[in-house]
Amino acid sequence: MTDASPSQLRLPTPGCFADPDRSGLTADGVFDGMTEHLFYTLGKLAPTASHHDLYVALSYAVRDRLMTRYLAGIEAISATPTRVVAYLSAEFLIGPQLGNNLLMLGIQDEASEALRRFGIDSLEEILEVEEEPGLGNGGLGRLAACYLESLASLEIPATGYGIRYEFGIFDQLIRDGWQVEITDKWLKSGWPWELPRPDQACFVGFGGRTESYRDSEGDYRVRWIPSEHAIGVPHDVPVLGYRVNTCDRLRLWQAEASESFDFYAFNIGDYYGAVEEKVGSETLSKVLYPNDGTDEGRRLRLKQQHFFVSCSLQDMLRSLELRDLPISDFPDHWSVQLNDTHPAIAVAELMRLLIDHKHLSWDAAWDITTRSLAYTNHTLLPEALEKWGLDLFGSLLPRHLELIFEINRRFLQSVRLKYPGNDAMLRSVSIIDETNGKAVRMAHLATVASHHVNGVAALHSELVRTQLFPEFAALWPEKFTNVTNGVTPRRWIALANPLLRELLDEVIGQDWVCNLDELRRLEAFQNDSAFLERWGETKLAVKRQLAHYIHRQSGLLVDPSSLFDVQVKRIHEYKRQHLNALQVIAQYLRIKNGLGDDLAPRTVIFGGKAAPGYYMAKLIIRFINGIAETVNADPDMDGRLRVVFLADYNVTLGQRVYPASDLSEQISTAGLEASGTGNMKFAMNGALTIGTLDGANVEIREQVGAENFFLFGHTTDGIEAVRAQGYRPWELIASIPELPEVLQLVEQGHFSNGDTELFKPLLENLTGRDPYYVMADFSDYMRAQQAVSQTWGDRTTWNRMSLLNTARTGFFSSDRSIRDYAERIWQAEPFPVTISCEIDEP
Ligand code: NBG
Repeated sequence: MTDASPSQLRLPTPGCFADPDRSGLTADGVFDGMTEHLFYTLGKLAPTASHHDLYVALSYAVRDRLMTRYLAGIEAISATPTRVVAYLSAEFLIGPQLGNNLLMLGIQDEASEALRRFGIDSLEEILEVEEEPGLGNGGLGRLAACYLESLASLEIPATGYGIRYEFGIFDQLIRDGWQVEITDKWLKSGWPWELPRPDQACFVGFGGRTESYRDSEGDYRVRWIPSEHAIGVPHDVPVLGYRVNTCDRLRLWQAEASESFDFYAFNIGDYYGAVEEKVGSETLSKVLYPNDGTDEGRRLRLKQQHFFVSCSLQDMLRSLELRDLPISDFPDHWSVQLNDTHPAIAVAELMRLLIDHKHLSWDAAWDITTRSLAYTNHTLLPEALEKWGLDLFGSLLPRHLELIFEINRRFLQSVRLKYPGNDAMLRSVSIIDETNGKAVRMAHLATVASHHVNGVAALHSELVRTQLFPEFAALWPEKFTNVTNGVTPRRWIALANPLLRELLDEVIGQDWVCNLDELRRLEAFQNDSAFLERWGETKLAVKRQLAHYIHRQSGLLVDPSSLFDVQVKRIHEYKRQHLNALQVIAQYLRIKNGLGDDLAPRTVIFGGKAAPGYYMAKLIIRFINGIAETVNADPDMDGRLRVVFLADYNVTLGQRVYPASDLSEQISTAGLEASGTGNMKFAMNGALTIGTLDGANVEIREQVGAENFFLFGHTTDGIEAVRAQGYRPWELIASIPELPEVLQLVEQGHFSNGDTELFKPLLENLTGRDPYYVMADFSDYMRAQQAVSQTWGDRTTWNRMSLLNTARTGFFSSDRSIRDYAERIWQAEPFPVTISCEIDEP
């Protein structure tokens, strides 16, 4: 027992936040931190520590070092209020944390040294233990994660608000060529990166009814009496910027049962009812909907959306109250970005909180709401535009529905004034869809209430303006804008591709990490044949690592010197993995027929998950695996063609794949891929793109130069023209070289052990309606693939093109996207945090 008074204890000086023991960035400091956490936090002695224990101990030691920065930032913002970006997103696909945080702090070597003292030879061994939180489906969730990282790296105060799903995106197994889904138990061994904050929990209501009353001043008011409640408990994940003190926050809400409600039911003797309530509300944050871009229209999904949005808005309002700031200042303190329509209920919820709880007038509330919210659209696919039937919506959120009706009434009134007598106009812009059964159109709700609406690539934003929302664009031309997506070069080059990073650091210095335009300096080497050779060797070394991984996973040997031709992304018909698969069959046939001498030896790599209920996507996976089985077993293909389906594609696997790719397949039907972000990761890492004029491919091609990009396929207008003429693929096929033989082989069961039924639905789809114009683009795709093979044969040219791809992708840094949002949409400024005391530097 010590009787030292608190003042005698060794504490950081006030305002300093740096306990030198827990903030130091030296190898000694990290080692001491690990030792302490092993002993006190995990209750383990070093000799008995498993790899997982060491991972957890190191993670805690690193987290301690983030806390210094995290708390200093919170302190600084409460002292000097500034505008904070609130990024509302149902998904944050943040990927593994440990390696990234070491990179951000600049202590990868120090951590390796500390681990050596525990007898671990490579940091990689420990990093591999980490299970990534799969809190997203694909590009949209990963984008949110890149954006949070860039916000922190640019020192802009921000909070990402989302859901702490107990089960994230399912793990994918491949059994007999089919996808099998396994629940993702990412929390099963605990997760060291989060800080639960039960003291900051929020209540959220559902169901019930509304009633009006007069308040003590005699004013008319409405109150909502929900029939059900849930509690949202925030779990905070620190998001450190690159080599800065800014540590932003990802605040994920976990649903728990409302205790008061439990006790009420319990007290009246309804024990089972009380338990049901508990089970019901905890189910809220149980699982992520595994649909990528399709609207399931399910009650639980709407509940999840309202749950995390309501908690987040209450949290923002509370932050003003805590600092005694007037509610009318809300837009000066929070800039709220809606990541797609998933959080669009924020429009009605903010109005409700301001009117019913804060007792603001309609006009004052509307002014605050519309000055605070902005909306990003991420898709044009009609099946992805969220709509909620009025019955479902009204039963779950009766007060919100009333408010939406009033928002719509006022909005339509203003439209009527502008376009007298134009009923068609009213019908098409109304927030309530009356075409078949009444429904709330979430994209319209978000558009009406947002100060800006943006698409995610130049072409996409143009299509949002001209095809999706032409009437809104006519009403408010200045509201619509573009912010082309970007990805963080920290994770996607510096962390994922250490060999490339070393090379870059050596020849152009280290500034590229924070200023990706610096990559341009590589252009100086485009005619330096010795350097180009080195460039190619670096790529080869990375490909060896992937080959090794493939061998470990599947037993398949692939040749690292073959062309690594890669398509990794969610499996979806519009992304056209089946077009790629048909091309592989065509190559196979050529080789079989002795016509393949001019083909580059290839390893064609696929990876991606299909939504569990999406039959055709799952059949495409089966198809690819069928082709792989036949091709890889055929001795004629040795040294010429290999097909690989990588199971369980996720961020961790992406970090292995992008750096090791030569060719990036970006082959969606023009007009359907809003942006794509994998395309950027590939190009940055020196892969050449074969692609259509779709999404951000258009801008990638502009940046890297048309001569360094393999373009093919119909344009958006071209597809439209084909459609308008009455597209009949079955009439085309006979005249397309190679295609009839390719389809016949599939039909005869060549890739399904003679089973002629298995792929019938796929063939019927392609030769029948072919909704994604696979047949229409096949021959031009084959031509472009031929050009790929030819270029591969001239390795100097290939390496130069690869170098120029990396050199010219500075534009696709998420730092550029975030600066653009910050300046034009959020009016948010950097707010550097200083730590006013010494920290041991590495
Ligand atoms: C996806 C698009 C991608 C885009 C990401 C990020 C949805 C709804 N949309 O093309 O399909 O890159 O969003 O903007 O997931």
